[in-house]
Amino acid sequence: MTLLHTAWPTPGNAGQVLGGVVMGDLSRAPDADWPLQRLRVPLLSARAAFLQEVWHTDGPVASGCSDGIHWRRHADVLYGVVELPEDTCAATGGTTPLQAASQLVYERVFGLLRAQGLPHLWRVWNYLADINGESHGLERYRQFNQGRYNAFVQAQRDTGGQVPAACAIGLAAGPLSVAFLAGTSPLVPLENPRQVSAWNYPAQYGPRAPTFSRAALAYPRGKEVLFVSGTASIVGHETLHAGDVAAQCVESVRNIGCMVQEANRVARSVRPFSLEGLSHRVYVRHAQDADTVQHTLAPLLRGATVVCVQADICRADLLVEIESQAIHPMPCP
Ligand code: 3EB
Repeated sequence: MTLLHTAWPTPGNAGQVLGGVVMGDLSRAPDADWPLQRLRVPLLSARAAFLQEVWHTDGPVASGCSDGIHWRRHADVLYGVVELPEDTCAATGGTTPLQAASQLVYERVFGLLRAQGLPHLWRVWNYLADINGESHGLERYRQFNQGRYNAFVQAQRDTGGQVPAACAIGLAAGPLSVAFLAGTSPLVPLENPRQVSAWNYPAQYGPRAPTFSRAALAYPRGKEVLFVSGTASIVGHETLHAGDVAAQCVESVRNIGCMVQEANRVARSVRPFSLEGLSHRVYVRHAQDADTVQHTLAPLLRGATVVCVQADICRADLLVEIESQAIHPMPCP
């Protein structure tokens, strides 16, 4: 098994696509018969109408659709996508439709992973409409956190420590959309010494803490994958540089740099990870900040692959968030 991440399925091995994501003008994007997360986000960096990122494997794949999850797997890794409109979930006893939808989506994911024998959730990409909006007396991101947390508890999974790398991003509209990578081998979670672990956030950020690790190393056969979770201008548990998008970029990169350092303490692949060797996706709250963001990041990320899209961040005072990843080959045994 080799896990590869490319912009396009190459014609020769299109049969070995696990799944992927498409962003931008979806009306111009081709259909796929593999799990494809479709994100209606304005592209701020690409000249193309849409942008696609695909995970490949090098062996035979099996696919299925279970409980609304479109998935594909190889022997030791599975990629899935699930979308759930909130209005199909009723608000019942202290639960909001979004909280119910979030819990249901994660319960279905855990059920699939159990059935498929790949229990280890490595990386989750979460998108929800109006993330900073409030209903039922609670910010919607906090409702999502409650539902996600409940599902982890329900499945008797860790809610701190051994938790996946993730992002949780706001879109203008659309259903709750969750994509994930899972595997047969456990991940190595990494935390940032500059930040309080998100699963340990104090109650001022909501009744249930977010269930994700700051970064994770995962080991599909022959590879070492570093996933750095969505990373923002947070030090300790507090937002720094409210209102200053350039300073938030610098602080976010400082945090990602720390995660690269943490990863390199335990990494086993052929060379160390580096900021410029990662590929980065940048979520910018205000499209008009795109130039400032790109000019600020260019010298810090020196030639790294950077994709910028317009999206909302999970705290109202955050203007930018960056997630990063890299795949390294493991040395021959
Ligand atoms: C933060 O550090 C910023 O809820 O899954 C980053 C990555 C953030 C993942 C999530 C949230 C999540 O708290 C927000």
